[in-house]
Amino acid sequence: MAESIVEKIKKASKGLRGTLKESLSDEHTGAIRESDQALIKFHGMYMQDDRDRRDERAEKKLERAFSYMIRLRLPGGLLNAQQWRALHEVSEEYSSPVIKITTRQTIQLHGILKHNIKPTIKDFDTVKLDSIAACGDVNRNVIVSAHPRFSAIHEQIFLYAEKLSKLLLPKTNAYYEIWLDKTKISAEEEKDELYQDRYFPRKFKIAIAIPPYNDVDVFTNDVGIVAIIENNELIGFNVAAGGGMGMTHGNAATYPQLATVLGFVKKDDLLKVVYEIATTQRDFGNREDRKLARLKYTIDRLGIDAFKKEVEARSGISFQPEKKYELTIRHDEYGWHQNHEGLFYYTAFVETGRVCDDENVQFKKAFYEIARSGKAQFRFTCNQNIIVSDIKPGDKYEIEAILKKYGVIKTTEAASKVRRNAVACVALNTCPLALAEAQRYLPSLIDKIEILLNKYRLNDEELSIRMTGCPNGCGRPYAAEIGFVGTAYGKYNVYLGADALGKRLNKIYKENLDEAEILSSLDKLFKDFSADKNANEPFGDYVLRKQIV
Ligand code: SRM
Ligand code: SF4
Repeated sequence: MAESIVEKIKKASKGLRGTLKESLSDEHTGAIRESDQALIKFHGMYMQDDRDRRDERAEKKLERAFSYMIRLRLPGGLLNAQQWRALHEVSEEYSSPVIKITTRQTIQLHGILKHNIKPTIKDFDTVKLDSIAACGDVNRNVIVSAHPRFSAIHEQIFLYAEKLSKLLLPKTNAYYEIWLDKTKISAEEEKDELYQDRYFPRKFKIAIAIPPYNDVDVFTNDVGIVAIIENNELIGFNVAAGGGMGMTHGNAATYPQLATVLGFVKKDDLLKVVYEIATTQRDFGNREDRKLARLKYTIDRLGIDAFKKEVEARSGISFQPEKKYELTIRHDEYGWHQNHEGLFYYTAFVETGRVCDDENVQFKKAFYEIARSGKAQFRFTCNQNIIVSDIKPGDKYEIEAILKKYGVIKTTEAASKVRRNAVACVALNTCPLALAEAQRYLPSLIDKIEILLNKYRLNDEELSIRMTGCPNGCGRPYAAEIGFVGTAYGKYNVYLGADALGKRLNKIYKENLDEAEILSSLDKLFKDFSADKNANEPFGDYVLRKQIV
């Protein structure tokens, strides 16, 4: 098989520059050239179109309503007050108004027209935000358990996200030249030892979990790192490799998988080991078939022992046996909490991560007012929520009053457990790969699921439900106790039986169900569960015990 087309585009791109400048200045179309559509991803952007308007535009013989999504690179998911202000203002001026919190602890803005990309990037740059490598065949946003400054160790671990992100950034200055009009420093292309001219064969994702929290779903990442803390000291990390969610309906060669633990490394060895995992994937990954190019397939092809040996040989570091740790919680802990320095933080429930204003809750107004006060920072969780954090005791009353005024506290407190734990990907109307709705539909499905849970007195279950509009798995549905994966408009495959903590994947239960079929299946399952469950038995475990999947 020959190298894939994307491989050719990368190599010919002159350090990810391609013809992006020419594409941008072409006023005849809202689109950019096809090869640039692949390259713009490495700059943290996607060309999309409004899928709700495709028919109407086609009838009028107009080109599709093209626009761009920009995703920020935000290791560890932290924005200061000034940065939130800038983000809010950009979202009012250049993009659709919704600020979308992603499942990887960062934010996306959608609907940016071609001529507004540069002003958007410039405004972000003034507050030291960028979107470099937020997408593309590179290391993506490094995520880390979101509990803010839970302890001094948390702060220490949080810095590793930043260090890993920096270590694995592409060296090209293309971003600065194209979007920020910086002059080219030299006619020569920058040397990039890690990425060379071919980058990785596919996206590459890293997560750091800080036990007992697994809010990052650590084992669903290419590299899953678990911080090992002994006697209140960070001694190092267990490192796992080869996790990933994506699969393709009808292609048995593709599958979701949890990462396998390679072993323990001392904290000073972490960067070297992760770097060499990345180079091994760079050199051994499949460059012909992008569907089989993620690290999980490379490891399965080489065998875990051979892969581990290769990483050890390259890094000169031997993995020690895995150290013990315990994961006990994956969902966010809502409401007020205080950190080790006495600063307060409030974890707000933002349904499907959509920060916007409606008649019930005005998230945007609330967070903007808080940002303008300069008295808090903003942290994102991988469950698509927001933590208003680092609030001095003397400022808590003022921040609380703002959260109350705009309905944030009421919304958070009123949401049922099942709703608060639910995750949905973007899907329609912007995602080109969506086969079905997800974020626009899940909230109304949860309304009906809540009725069923009430019926069987199961409202207190910390049930995890996740929905995606296609099998790519952006909402990590295969790690949910109940996963809905879109197959066609209004139809979903239903997966059951993952554990509640992200240590076991679910299995297919039924295919292509519409809403009525989903609800009648759940009605029966919940009825039996309420009658037969053991004390404290989570739904996912019950489903396996009863061999329902
Ligand atoms: Fe994703 C592609 C949205 C997290 C697996 N993902 C896409 C694209 C860019 C569609 C495209 O290629 O054109 C989606 C853009 C939709 C839109 O309109 O915004 C998209 N993915 C998202 C986000 C925004 C979902 C969300 O609602 O939060 C998440 C952004 C994360 C971030 O900030 O970086 C997002 N995507 C994930 C995750 C979850 C994770 O990383 O923890 C996964 C599963 C884990 C994994 O990577 O295996 C994920 N996205 C994919 C895949 C399948 C990859 C594969 O190995 O097969 C695709 C398709 C692809 O790459 O070809 C994809
Ligand atoms: Fe789009 Fe599919 Fe990802 Fe949902 S899971 S955002 S539909 S690619």
